[in-house]
Amino acid sequence: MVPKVSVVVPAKNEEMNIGRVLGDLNRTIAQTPGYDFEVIVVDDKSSDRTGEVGTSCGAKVIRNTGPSGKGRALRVGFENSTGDIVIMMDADYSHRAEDIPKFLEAFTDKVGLVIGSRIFGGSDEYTRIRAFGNIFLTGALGMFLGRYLSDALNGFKAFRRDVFDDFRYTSDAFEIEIELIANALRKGYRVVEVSSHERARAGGEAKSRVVRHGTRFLLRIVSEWMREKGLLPSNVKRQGTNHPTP
Ligand SMILES: Nc1nc2c(ncn2[C@@H]2O[C@H](COP(=O)(O)OP(=O)(O)OP(=O)(O)O)[C@@H](O)[C@H]2O)c(=O)[nH]1
Ligand SMILES: [Mg+2]
Repeated sequence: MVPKVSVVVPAKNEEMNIGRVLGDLNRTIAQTPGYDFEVIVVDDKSSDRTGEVGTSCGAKVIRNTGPSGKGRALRVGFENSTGDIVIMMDADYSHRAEDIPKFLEAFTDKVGLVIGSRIFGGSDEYTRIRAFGNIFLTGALGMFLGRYLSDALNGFKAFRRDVFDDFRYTSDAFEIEIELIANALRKGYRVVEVSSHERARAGGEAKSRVVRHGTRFLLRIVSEWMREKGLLPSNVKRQGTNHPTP
């Protein structure tokens, strides 16, 4: 059976960028045989034409009717997706759709989560403070959760469906990056990285804030560690089969 891949794109007020993102995505999908793709845009009460542009580019547009936030939007998107593999990528044109085949090829035995690394791929968006924050938080994740990565926080990730389905997710904002890694490790999966270059956002406004979201990342790393140690309740929803073949 052909494996199904869902690409979930959270988008808030990204009308300037979403058309380019979906254009590149559609081209990549056409050039990637052997998979069945669906593209889902999660529009979060955008005040611009993000949803309309998404629909006109052939994506399934879902509205997040609950409170806003990248984590909440992604959770809605994942719930409405049906792929064996789920890919998340940003709507601001910073992630390269052309890298998707590389992500898919990385799903060898026991790999459950693949992260695009800006340390290997480079970034046009790294300021000193962002680079420091990312290196510090990625190091903290390694110390608390035992998996040393180069770039835990990048929002360009691909994972097996049960990394989402088997757990109760609670992240409202960007800290969902940490929650996904913690849950993939909990399933006993390997978490690997592929090199991926980050462009600067093409237009529109940034939603992330270094201090506010950096703090949330750190709190989430500590709370996932506490869960691991039994100091917080388990988030396991159901016991799935480990390591299904996509
Ligand atoms: N649906 C939805 N998407 C969001 C929300 N906040 C952020 N996003 C999306 O998440 C992605 C990443 O947000 P960005 O603002 O680009 O964050 P960043 O990459 O850290 O910062 P910049 O690239 O500098 O803007 C983009 O596709 C945003 O549209 C939200 O509340 N709802
Ligand atoms: Mg961005």
